[in-house]
Amino acid sequence: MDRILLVDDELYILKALERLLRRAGFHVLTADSAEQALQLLAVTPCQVVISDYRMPETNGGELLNKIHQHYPNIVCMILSGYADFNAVIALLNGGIAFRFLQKPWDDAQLVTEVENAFNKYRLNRSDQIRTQFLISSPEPLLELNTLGEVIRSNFAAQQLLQLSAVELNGVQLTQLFSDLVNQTLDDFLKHKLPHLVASRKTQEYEFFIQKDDVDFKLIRIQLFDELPPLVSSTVNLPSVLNQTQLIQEIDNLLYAEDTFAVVSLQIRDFNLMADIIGIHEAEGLFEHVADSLLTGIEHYGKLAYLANEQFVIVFPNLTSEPDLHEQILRLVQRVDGRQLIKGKMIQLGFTVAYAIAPDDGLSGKAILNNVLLTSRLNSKGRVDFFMRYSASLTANRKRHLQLSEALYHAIEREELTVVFQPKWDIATKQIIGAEVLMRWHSKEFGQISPAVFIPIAEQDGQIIELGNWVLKRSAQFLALWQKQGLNILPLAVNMSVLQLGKLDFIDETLALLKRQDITPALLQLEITESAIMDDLESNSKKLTLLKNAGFSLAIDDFGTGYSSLAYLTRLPVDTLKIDRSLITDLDGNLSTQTMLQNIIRMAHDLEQKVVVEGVETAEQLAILEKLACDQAQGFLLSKPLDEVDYLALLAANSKTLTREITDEF
Ligand code: G
Ligand code: G
Ligand code: MN
Repeated sequence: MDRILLVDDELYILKALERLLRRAGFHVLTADSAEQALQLLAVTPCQVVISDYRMPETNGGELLNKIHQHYPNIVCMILSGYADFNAVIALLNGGIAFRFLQKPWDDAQLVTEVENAFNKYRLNRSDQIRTQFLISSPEPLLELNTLGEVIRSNFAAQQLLQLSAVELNGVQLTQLFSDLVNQTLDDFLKHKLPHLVASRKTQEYEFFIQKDDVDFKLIRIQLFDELPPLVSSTVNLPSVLNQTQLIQEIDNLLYAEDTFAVVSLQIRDFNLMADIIGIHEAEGLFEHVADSLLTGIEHYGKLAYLANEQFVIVFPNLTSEPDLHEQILRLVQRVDGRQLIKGKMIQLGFTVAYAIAPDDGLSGKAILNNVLLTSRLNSKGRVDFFMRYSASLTANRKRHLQLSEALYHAIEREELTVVFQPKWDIATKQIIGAEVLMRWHSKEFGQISPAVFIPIAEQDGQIIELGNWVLKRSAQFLALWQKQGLNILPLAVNMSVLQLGKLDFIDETLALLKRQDITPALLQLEITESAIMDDLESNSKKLTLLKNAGFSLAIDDFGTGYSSLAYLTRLPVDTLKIDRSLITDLDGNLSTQTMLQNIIRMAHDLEQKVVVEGVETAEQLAILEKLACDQAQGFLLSKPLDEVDYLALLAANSKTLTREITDEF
């Protein structure tokens, strides 16, 4: 939401400006002092601030310096009499104020300047997002301007291309990739092509647009997936093409601008079959299959045989996809019936994958590669499912990109909320805190599950901002409850290791808590087991720092990744959270119970508490109690709740508890 904050000690100026900017379509907040402005900013995100210079107590210059320090993204402007110009020059030169606006102002001009300020904010933001992407993504990325020149690159890209940052900077992509021409690059940057293939020093690379801003693009590079090595074909029929001839054939059709299909039929379970009927007979089967396919296509298309029991057929003059399906079905039915070989009955089956040119690839090699890739993906699928290349693969990729883009704006669009899932002490049946879980309702895509968006945010880097937002929200709630005089219980917040990676993470988090007057002990940080194990050495150092700073730590999703308990002794954690997958068969499976008992004993020896999550039945809870497990979380006790319901539950729980205790006396 485009929000602007106006700060002036003269109320009639505030009123006049507010009216003007409201009419121009902005959401306007007003403050009559620097102190009030800072209070407002702490709770309401704004993108632009206009402040008077001369104000009693804190003046406009001091205010903007503070805003710049705490909210570096906000674009600030000074509105004052010309007499103050000299005083604010330092602010302008230091990049702290974006513009000096003169009193009295011209309405139209002021509105234009405000629009400029919002544009400036957006440019800064998209630049910041690209920077974050470049820093945190493990994928090789290049930042290009609209001319296709490299502006920045990340380490992975430098390694992949074996060029240094200096060697890459300023170079146009066509200079780096010998076979790339300006027109193709331009089409790609304008989204007319879904991806780009180009070579450099005998190596082929594939490019995708990862982030598309007006003036800059982030491009992801990967090595072009190599074709499997060419094994000499055992099929010796002159009209069957080999791999090289097949690629040539596809290239010819592409050149003729035909619409055509490339279909792969791979014999399933060939090795098993060869074991049964003998390798010689199994290979002989190829000739039989090739023969049937050749008759089937009746010189209408072309047949090729590749290594790995794989046949590829090119169908020219494609009319429609349903029509293609009919043709494939007809062919497959000709050959996949039962065969009696050496007295053994076998049933042939094929994995079918296809691509349609020119949509699904730019060159013969690319199209064939896409078909083979799809065939690999479909090899575990059903025999009667014909899988097309781009339909499934690129749809996923596109969805990922769309969600990723929307995630970058989730915070400023105020689409995020948190819910609280209570944790219970099993012995006393008392609520001892809650886990904070993020919820995202995207205006574009509706409710998206964290199971979907968290992995995207981890991959593309937004998790750092999202995670910090959750921390801040949690601290705000704790502060609010403290102010309301409630008996506050600790909150557990999920953390990504990427957040840990930021050097100033601990200081920033401590500062955040201090501003709200909250002790770190009220926040437990949950970090997943698998993430810790990715780099045990360095992560355990970071955890120790956090621990020393006073945070309580938990290992999340325990039991899903690493099997050895030994490393537990090396981590400074207070709590183990057992993943719900470990307890699904708890009632009825004794070995699960024994395993859990061992984990709990070990944890208790190390003075760690054990929480089990995903507790859904009373039976599970009873067993956990017997095993001396400390805490439980799950649908049986409560699903995740919003603030109101969580506080109501806390109040009810403390009442029943008081009643139980008083009943005993
Ligand atoms: O809340 P459930 O609702 O569906 O969450 C699914 C997954 O998303 C869980 O593994 C949970 O740990 C994770 N998750 C939820 N909120 C956050 C968060 O704020 N930060 C991180 N890193 N993960 C979260
Ligand atoms: O991985 P993480 O532990 O942080 O995730 C908690 C996740 O588990 C959230 O998605 C939450 O909604 C979900 N969850 C919480 N309690 C239960 C439960 O009893 N059963 C199931 N199936 N999921 C649960
Ligand atoms: Mn968790």
